[in-house]
Amino acid sequence: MSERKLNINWFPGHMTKAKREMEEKLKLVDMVIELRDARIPSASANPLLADLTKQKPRLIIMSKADKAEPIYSAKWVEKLSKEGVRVVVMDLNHDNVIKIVSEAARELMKAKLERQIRRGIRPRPIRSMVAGVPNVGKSTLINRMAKKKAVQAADRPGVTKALQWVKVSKELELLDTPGVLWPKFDDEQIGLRLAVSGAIRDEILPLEEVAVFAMKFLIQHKPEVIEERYQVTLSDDPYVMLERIADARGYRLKGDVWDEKRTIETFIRDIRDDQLGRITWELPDEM
Ligand SMILES: Nc1nc2c(ncn2[C@@H]2O[C@H](COP(=O)(O)OP(=O)(O)OP(=O)(O)O)[C@@H](O)[C@H]2O)c(=O)[nH]1
Ligand SMILES: [Mg+2]
Repeated sequence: MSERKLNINWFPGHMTKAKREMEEKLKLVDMVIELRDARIPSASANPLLADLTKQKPRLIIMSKADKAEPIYSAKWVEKLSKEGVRVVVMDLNHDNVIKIVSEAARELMKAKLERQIRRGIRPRPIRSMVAGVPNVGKSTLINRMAKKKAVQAADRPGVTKALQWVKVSKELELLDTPGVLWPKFDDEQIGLRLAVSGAIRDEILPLEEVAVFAMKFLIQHKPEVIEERYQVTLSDDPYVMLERIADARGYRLKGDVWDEKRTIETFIRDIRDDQLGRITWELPDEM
């Protein structure tokens, strides 16, 4: 296999536009709901958003809890919780999203709402921007809150293309936003983690790099899941492991060379479909 440098420089036009529009709309919002992927709570934190939303009360929702390891998720919640920032971790498709988010929003806005009531102002609905990296579940959250398909959601990055307000209740209005990345990853590992999670379009990814990164991590942290899933003996070398998977599966090309492309695609699909179980790719103690 060739050694390629990961060079994802993905900041397409619609993201530049989205960022500008989010900046403009920020004046109109009371608070920000920032979604992060519970499997990569640090890599899925967008530095652009942090800058943009510094002045607003913030709720961090770690989504896809069902794909992450609960012990690590609990530690991450503890780690990320700071004054003025509430952190919750959820399976957005199954948990009681309405109750958890409404309560958290009410609590974050409590002081302001009480001030309004004291002054005899009838509180208007809380307006919150929902922001985060692509494919993290922003639109899914809004649809759950609205109890209907108010906005488009699907399992690929870049589904939401424009900002859209949704009134989810008498008390709460949510602004759906397109997932945004940032022009350059300082740390190659951040890009690779985002890639594994599905935040970056596979078409522009060096999938081989992504697979090698994931295999290295699993050899180090969860070798048993590889053994079990593919019925292979372990090696320290990620390339050797991939070749063993190809062997075990009979993924061969003409001339008896192993089929790298098919093996890598299978491996990455298995990770994304939870065939290797719950995996947290960033361990709170190591960050
Ligand atoms: N397993 C699991 N899947 C989730 C969860 N939240 C969202 N998803 C899935 O993730 C995929 C992406 O969801 P979207 O709501 O479209 O994500 P988004 O953040 O709006 O994505 P963009 O608009 O592309 O930035 C969908 O297939 C959702 O069903 C979750 O908590 N657990
Ligand atoms: Mg969306």
